[in-house]
Amino acid sequence: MQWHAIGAVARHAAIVTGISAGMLTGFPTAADVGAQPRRHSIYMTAVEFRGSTSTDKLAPPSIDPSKLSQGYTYKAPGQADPLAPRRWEVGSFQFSPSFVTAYLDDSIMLSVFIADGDHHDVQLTDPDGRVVIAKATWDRGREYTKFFQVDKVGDYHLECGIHRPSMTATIMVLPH
Ligand SMILES: [Cu+2]
Repeated sequence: MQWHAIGAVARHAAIVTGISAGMLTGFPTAADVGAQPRRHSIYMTAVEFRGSTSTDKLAPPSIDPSKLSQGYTYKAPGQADPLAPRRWEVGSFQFSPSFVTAYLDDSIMLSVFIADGDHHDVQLTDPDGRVVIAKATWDRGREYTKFFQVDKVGDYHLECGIHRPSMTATIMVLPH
């Protein structure tokens, strides 16, 4: 949180000293942002979106969604709620937000809170597939905070090995 404040002050200082095109428009340009190495805090939460209904309203899916992705869950009629045997439930594990942008050379603080699912095997790779955050098991109820610099333009992929391929997030790094 403090990082945002420092970055904002630095950008504001760049504008008022009149050294950038941003002065003309009143808005910081990509050049202003590139003038200082930015510190960028990203907060994500691992969640399971869930939906349920009952067979008297809608027939259950003919294909078990958990066969489509390990990140989808399915509780068939009878499994979802013993007291309501017509009830069925589906879910999808996600990182939220699952898409964020950053600028080249940003210093990133990525903080992920695990709200749903007991375990996730999480790894971050850069646009060339190199490991930035080594695969580790992240458990429910904990917050995991990692620091790294993005030194390549392109997509950094955060992926959960247990709930692949659908439980993923992208940090898209833009050039200045
Ligand atoms: Cu997962």
